[in-house]
Amino acid sequence: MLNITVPSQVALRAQLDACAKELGLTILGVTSAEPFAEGAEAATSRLNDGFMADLPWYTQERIQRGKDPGVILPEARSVISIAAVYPSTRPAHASGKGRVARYAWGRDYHNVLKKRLKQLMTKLSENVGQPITHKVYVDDGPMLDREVAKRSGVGFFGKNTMILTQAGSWTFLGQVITDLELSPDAPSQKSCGTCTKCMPACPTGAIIAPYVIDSNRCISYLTIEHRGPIPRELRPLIADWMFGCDLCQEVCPVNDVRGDATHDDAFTPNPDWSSLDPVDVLALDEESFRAKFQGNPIRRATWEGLRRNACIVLGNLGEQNAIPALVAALQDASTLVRGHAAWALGRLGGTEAQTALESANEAETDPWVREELEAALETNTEP
Ligand code: B12
Ligand code: SF4
Ligand code: SF4
Repeated sequence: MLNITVPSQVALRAQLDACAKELGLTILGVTSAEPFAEGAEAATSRLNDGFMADLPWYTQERIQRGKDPGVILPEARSVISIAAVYPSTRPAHASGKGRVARYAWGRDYHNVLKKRLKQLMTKLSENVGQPITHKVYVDDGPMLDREVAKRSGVGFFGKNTMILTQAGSWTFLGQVITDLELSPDAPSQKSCGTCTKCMPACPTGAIIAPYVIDSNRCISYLTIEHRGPIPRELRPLIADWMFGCDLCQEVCPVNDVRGDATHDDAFTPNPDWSSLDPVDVLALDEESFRAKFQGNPIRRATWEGLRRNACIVLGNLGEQNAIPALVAALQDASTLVRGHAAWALGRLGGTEAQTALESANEAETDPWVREELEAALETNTEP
């Protein structure tokens, strides 16, 4: 542990804030390294209730490890918590394109912020004149990010479960566990008050109660993390979301607090990522998928998952000129893509779709794809 006397704690905090500001980290708070008992309790209850869906890495062991900074870093005395703002004004969105959640419009936040937080600790250590033992996390470990942000005064819990900061909720969270003895900030006392706007705005009803998300129904989970077929009844509700979903934040009045000028430059939108043409996505081979999304969070959806999402978006956009791409996708090597292409063709309807569905049904050997083809043929013959 680094021994710092009380008056020098004030100076140390000033140095921390100054170094962070130089690196563009303007929303910063500090909390103690005491266990995050409430967050762990909430997370355990979501896990036990089945609301964390089938995220294989979200386990009880992970929650217990993330609960106690002292388990991760035995020398832990404080946790530094940051929120980095990403852009929120959607660039012009051409028709026929699929939407991408704002957090993925620019460079991957994991890499950008992890590097930045490491730089912060190097600078601070130079200022203090000795090494600082620390561990940096940016959504790449067991930390309960939102609980840390709440307890360190970085923001408050919104009913959509987002952390609402002074700059709203379009932010990434990160932490540094450290042996520095810093005086903690007071947790935010703010709340949503009587507002409940985000709850009816969620198209799938995933916000089942204030502060509780059922991930099984969340478009963000379904389009990014979920690896199998998307339940048929939820597909129309996904609308044109190709990757992630922002609806419960778009309606949040706390997000009206600022213009877009203050976002972190590292996250400036890249037009290749901020909206996606689903026909182009369907045509990507695995290598071009990797190359196109190198350094961007969209890679997380996987090549197969993103093409599944493209089929759903095409089914929902209802544009007949997508039929040839979907007909080709009926021959894809992936059963997941074939099944969702069948569903989309059923939604689009018409003779060309009907003929393609019938001939695919004759040749198909996979039982799940056959089920999708048959369901699509039924939809398609409806008047
Ligand atoms: C699993 C996960 C998901 C899952 C589940 C989300 C969820 N709400 O639980 C899915 C895939 C659905 C998801 C989606 C998204 N995610 Co996510 N996700 C995570 C992850 C890895 C863990 C979250 C978790 O532990 N959830 C379990 C629940 C219990 O915990 P919680 O959401 O943190 O909830 C806290 C509060 O609700 C509070 N609480 C619980 N009960 C109560 C009761 C009361 C009265 C009160 C006041 C509070 C309260 O305690 C909880 C624990 O701290 C974190 C990173 C991390 N390591 O923490 C990112 C993280 C939460 N995600 C993030 C983002 C950006 C998103 C999306 C916006 C992406 C998108 N646009 O598509 C969406 C938003 C959907 C939503 N409304 O939450 C950011 C959020 C930043 C912020 N400002 O809040 C995080 C923090 C990543 C990061 N480091 O930046 N995500
Ligand atoms: S991200 Fe979308 S689907 Fe998920 S809770 Fe928010 S509005 Fe609902
Ligand atoms: S929309 Fe209203 S209830 Fe939902 S998070 Fe924002 S302020 Fe809270």
